[in-house]
Amino acid sequence: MYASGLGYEPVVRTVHVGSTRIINWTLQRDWAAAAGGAKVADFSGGDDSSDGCGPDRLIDLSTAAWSSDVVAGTNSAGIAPAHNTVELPRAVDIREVLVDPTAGCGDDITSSLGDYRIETSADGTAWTTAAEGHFKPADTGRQNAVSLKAGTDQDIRYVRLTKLGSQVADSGQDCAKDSTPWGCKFVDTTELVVLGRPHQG
Ligand SMILES: [Ca+2]
Repeated sequence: MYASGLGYEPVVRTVHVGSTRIINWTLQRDWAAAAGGAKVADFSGGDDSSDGCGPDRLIDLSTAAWSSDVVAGTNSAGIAPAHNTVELPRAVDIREVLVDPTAGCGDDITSSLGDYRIETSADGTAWTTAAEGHFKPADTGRQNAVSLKAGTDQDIRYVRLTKLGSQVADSGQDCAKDSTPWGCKFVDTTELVVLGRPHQG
């Protein structure tokens, strides 16, 4: 059985027909989903939309990834920041932000997102850093919950994910010696998910 909807994360469950069971079916509204009315308000780091890897892929509820160019930095760390500002369809009290850092766009796994920053804003002008960290190879292929700092998750209309490096070093690669790993050239992210409830007031 499959349940989905505009802006909701798909849920798949197996139902045994013939037995009498009540199934509590909870679909989680992803406020960052384009299908639910969110949109990319601003971005940097190059536009690979012509290859199907543009910034809109960050919020398309699919395994397609947003890809950016690796510019400057050392071994794909400390690169020129590539950001994606997502405008939510309304102000949200965020319960949880999830990130799937997995590479896509034909890039190998070393292009998965490593160092990152997440900022939030009520108005798109005043920003607060809500989380900073580093995704590892073990974090790929799944959505990872990111804890937001206190005071950065209420009445939020804009969420900005900034890519600061790939996972090329995590795989033991050195771009100075061998620039063939895709993570030396591109840094990708599959999905940004924002869970919560509409802000009241
Ligand atoms: Ca995606």
